[in-house]
Amino acid sequence: MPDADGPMLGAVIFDVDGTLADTERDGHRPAFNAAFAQHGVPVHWDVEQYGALLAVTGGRRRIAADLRARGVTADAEELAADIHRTKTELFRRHVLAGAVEPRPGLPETVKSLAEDGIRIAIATTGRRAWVEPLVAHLLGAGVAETVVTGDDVTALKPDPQVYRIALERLGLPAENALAVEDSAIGLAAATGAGLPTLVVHTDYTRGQDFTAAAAVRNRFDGPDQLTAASCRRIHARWCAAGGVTSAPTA
Ligand code: XBP
Ligand code: MG
Repeated sequence: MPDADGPMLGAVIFDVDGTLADTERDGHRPAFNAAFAQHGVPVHWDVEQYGALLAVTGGRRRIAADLRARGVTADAEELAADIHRTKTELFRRHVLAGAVEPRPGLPETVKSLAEDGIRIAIATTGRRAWVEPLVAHLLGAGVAETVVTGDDVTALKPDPQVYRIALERLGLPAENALAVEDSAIGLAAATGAGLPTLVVHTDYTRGQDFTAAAAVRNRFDGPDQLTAASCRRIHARWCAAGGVTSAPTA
């Protein structure tokens, strides 16, 4: 969809965990710990341990990896699946209780995109049972045109599949969209699908390698509030550079 000045920005595809909301440390982590306790499994992930475990995407895979590292071999996969079902239900309740706040400035970004006619989509590793109510709560019902979750893919991030499906559902080539991610794993997934990617990192992901990003910042809000205009600038600069990524601070 090229125009006189290069490809247009038609859609922004947001990651969820860490990007729409800072969910990992005080949202998912306590839900995993409560699920371990409910299943009588003597595991408690502290803040630092959980940060390291984020290298394994997908809650079920994360639990299984940790159980195996602790010497559980025979039934690690089955036990992980059981514990993760409980965790998913606990986190869903947390979401439905309205307990998850958007990252500061995110609602203003979303409003600005919508007012500018830029379509909004979601590409996440998380499970649909909690993702759908959370996205509706944070963005407003129906604001995200398509929501692609960990239930929709055969390979989780850093595999690009979730972003490819989002682009397919939007009917857009990668050059007409911008991904917003918080982590190096998410960045790899988005760039693997050919998407220019803005990284808005968190305390957990600060310091990761974001050299493949179109731009990097640490917040949505503040004097440099992220708007539709700033997304268009980041996208246009990336396109003008021929998709060359240099991670300038936006
Ligand atoms: C998020 C994840 C998920 C969440 C937990 O990664 O890896 O596993 O931590 O959610 P991203 P589930 O932000 O890159 O999508 O327990 O539903 O997997
Ligand atoms: Mg994330």
